[in-house]
Amino acid sequence: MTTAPEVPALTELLDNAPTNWGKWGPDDEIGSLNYLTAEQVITGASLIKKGALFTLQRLIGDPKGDPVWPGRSPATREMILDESHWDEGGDGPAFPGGLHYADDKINAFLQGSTQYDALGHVWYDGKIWNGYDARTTIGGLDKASVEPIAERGVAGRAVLLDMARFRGVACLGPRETYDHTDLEKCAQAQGIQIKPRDILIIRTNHLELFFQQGEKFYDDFCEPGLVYSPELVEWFQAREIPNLVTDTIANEVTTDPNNGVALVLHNALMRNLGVAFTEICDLEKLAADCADDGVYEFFYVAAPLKIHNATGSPVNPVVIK
Ligand code: UVW
Repeated sequence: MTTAPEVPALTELLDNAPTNWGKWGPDDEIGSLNYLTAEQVITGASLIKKGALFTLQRLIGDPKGDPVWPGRSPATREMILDESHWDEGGDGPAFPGGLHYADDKINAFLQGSTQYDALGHVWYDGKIWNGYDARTTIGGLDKASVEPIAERGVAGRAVLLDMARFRGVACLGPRETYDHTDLEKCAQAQGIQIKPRDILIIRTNHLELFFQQGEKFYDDFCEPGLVYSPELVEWFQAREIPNLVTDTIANEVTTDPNNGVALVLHNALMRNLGVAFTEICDLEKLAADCADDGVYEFFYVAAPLKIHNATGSPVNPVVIK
């Protein structure tokens, strides 16, 4: 995606935008996840009331297709060893006692399914999260990779903000936007408050259109989502939001309708404030349960895979109510 000449550069658009750089020291690599203290974990766990579990990962290798950011390809799984390898003349290894086993492998973009972005995943102006030099990304993220997030794990109180239901639609369409004031209104309609340090989970059900339309989904690709304003960024910073979780591929409106810039919030929230991004979640079962019991606040726990120097990692977040 190239920047058209009439579109402002991120350096210009986000000139003087707030950052949390240095707030947790010069070596920090987990950013706003620092807000998830032991107290937050205990507060979150205290919301477990009925012992219901919801896993938020989308199926990798879904026979109906895997939605991915344009330019990435869905994961492919290859069978390496199965019973056919022990057919006559086959190459199945011979083990004492006659053991047979199955093996397979996947070839996958680390950002190609439900995933945590590393804080160093995006940048502008030659600097990534906490002010590290963008050249530290060359050949692998030496700074702010997904590894420290994976090492730490994520747990705390989370709220579901069901924007599709709030707007009375099955799913939000391309280019639809909402901001922090809409999130507050949605929370109010659901009978909850967004509290400081809450993990925000926003449902759009937009990817339903991918499953309905197939490849046509990408023809005019502009996902719905949060839209940048200085006030929205201040809201995230003042509320100390640690983690933004959504069911879209990139967590925000793809191209900002106000200025034409792509993925502004990846930069204003992730690069500048250190907000962790969790993308491509499947929120449907959780949302149905919340609509049913009217409980939109719960315990959230997740840990991406520990992959050295990686820009992101698949994850299967778990909500417990
Ligand atoms: C990009 O940053 C391009 O995408 P995502 O954060 O969705 O992986």
